[in-house]
Amino acid sequence: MLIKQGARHGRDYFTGQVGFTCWPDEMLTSLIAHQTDVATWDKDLVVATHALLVAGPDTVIEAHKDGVGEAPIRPLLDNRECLFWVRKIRGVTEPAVAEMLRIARGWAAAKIEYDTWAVMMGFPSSDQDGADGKPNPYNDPDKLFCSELVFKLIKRVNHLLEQPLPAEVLAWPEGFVSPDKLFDFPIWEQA
Ligand SMILES: [Ca+2]
Ligand SMILES: [Ca+2]
Repeated sequence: MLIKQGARHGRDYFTGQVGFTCWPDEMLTSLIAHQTDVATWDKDLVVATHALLVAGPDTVIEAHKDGVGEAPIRPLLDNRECLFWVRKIRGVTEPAVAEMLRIARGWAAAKIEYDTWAVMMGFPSSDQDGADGKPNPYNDPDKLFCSELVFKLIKRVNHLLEQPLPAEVLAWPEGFVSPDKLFDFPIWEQA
């Protein structure tokens, strides 16, 4: 949950913000956290294991188990088993948000890249993978995993941001952008 009782759109979360989740007691969260940032996870700290885009007062757009699509935001805001937090992209503008939503809705039929089985096989990348700039050979560009979706959207609207994305972020291979990696990028407004 967002640690605000009765979180409200326009006050506690905004359309166009990027949301992250972590379900500390869920097996899939734990597997992804282990594979992407075990050092942080082992300190009992929070690791982002899912990323999405806030699409409006009531919905998010995300790559979830059934594919890419719009889903209700309420369960994320209210469920105390889910840690949910939002970040504002630095220099984001209204045209950038509108364009991200337009593109994301066009991708609504895209297939999800990872299923539970793939995660169990260790498919997600660690926060070190991708540093050499080489693409992830296992990444299928026609399928999207959650943070790949969000990262692609942010890159697509780089020209609409007041402050362009850092070069090293633009160069990072999309197939290696785990939710944790996305969260660690220096692209967020300070809370
Ligand atoms: Ca992909
Ligand atoms: Ca990390």
